[in-house]
Amino acid sequence: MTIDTATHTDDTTRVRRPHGWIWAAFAGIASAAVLLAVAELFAALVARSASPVLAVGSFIVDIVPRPLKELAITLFGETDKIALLAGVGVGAAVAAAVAGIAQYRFRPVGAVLIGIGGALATAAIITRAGAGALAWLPPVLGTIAGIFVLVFAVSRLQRWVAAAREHDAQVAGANRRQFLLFTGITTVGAVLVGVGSRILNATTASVAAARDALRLPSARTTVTVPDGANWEIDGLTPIITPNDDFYRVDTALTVPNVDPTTWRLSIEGMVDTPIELSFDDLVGMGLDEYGVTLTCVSNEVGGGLVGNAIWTGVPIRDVLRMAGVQADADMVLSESVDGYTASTPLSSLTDDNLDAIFAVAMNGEPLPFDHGFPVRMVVPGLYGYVSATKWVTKLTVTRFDRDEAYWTPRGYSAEAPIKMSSRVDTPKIGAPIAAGAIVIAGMAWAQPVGVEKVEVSIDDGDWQETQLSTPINDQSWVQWKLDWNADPGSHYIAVRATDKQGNLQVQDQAPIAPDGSSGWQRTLVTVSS
Ligand SMILES: Nc1nc2c(c(=O)[nH]1)N[C@H]1C(S)=C(S)[C@@H](COP(=O)(O)O)O[C@H]1N2
Ligand SMILES: [Mo]
Repeated sequence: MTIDTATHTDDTTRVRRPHGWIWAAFAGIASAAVLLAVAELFAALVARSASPVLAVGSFIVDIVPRPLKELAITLFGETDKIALLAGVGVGAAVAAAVAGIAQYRFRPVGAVLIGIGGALATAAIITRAGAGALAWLPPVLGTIAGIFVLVFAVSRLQRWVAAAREHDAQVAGANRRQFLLFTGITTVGAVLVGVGSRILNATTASVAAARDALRLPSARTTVTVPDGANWEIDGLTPIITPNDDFYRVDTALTVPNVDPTTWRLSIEGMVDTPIELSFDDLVGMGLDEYGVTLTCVSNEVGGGLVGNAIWTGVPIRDVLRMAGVQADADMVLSESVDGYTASTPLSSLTDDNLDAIFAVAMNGEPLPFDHGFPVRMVVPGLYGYVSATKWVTKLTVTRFDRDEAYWTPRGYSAEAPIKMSSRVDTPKIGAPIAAGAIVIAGMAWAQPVGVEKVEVSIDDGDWQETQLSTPINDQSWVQWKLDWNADPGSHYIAVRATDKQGNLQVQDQAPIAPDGSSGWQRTLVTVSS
């Protein structure tokens, strides 16, 4: 954008008229920038969750229909959240430009539009779960500041334009300078204050320190990864997924900051005595380790939204027992600090032979922030969306016919056991393979009963049984491998698993909605001569 659209032409009295609407659009954007910056600043000071951009973004996350959400994930992958926020930013800038032009042409319509925008942002903020009593303050102060900037800037602009029209170089010049200085300084100031406050607001400084300082009691029982559980084969996934490589799926635009010292877990609903536990209460019940493979319902056949970790935690059944579950309950609605909910069959949480836990550590360290610090649920055999609530803070014991979870009205089943699956990790489709002896290898899982065998068929030939790595337990995936003498040319590799109850992996293909994908993976590989 060129700043110099209006110039005094040397000695003559002609004064060039500015493109009023372009500068009005700029004033609108400046006013929105001020609105957001002031809101972010006060959010950082008094109400951390009261960020307009994030609240509006989260609101959009909650209302977009499932196909659109899937498209966004396909297009942007793990950067879908950044793409969404960028979209909100561009949308807000366009709306603000329109408000600026409206103020210029039809005063005070622009100010009213900014006011409506501010009111919508305030509504998005105060209706979010976890909004504090002061959550309305930042967006309201921001809106007032934004309206002030718009009204002031556009009035200078109008005087500038009017004076230019009358060839009054002096008045035009004075108002031009005032307009440019005011909008320029407020915009730069807003960007600095807004970005600074957002960074301050997002940094987990205090909670990060709390996590670093956390000393968990050592686990009474540990999980040992047996010899032969993990083959190191090029391209094959390790049996324990390092925390940094563990897939992340959630609806949270920013990772919730939960301080373990103020964290509480309440057990409510159809219980004899509602209870509330602190973090110390929970870990004081005694910690044990559990090896569990977690899977996302959105994992396509052959996909990577699955990982295996050693979790340290406390059985959920022990906590439920303290509260006393009533006989006609059949579901537990778990809730995260950010309002996300999951519906888990009560029986999956109370089963003595299935260790559903409140996890506080992952692979020997306190839960990473994006995996639910300080406490999350891990339930063997159920997809994450119906069981693995991160940043969990409340369980409501209830019934499936009374309550529903976040994803239920959005096209996913209320109950969703993980479907048995197997996948080829190596060779990869498209990777160059030289003819001769190679190893075909991959992963397979069949929670909660365990994998009995994995078979591979090459070019639709006979199913050949592969070798399995030593399982950690039935809740964890296994590796499989098969030696293959590869001939030059194109080949299909198909894989299927069988569980310890003799069930064969489902061959029929199903999409991820409503309750998880199925089908045998069949990949095409090309072997060079
Ligand atoms: N609070 C919260 N917990 C959540 C979710 C969420 O959106 N919010 N997503 C669930 C889903 S869909 C999955 S697959 C798992 C993923 O856990 P991870 O990110 O630690 O791999 O978390 C579950 N827990
Ligand atoms: Mo998921």
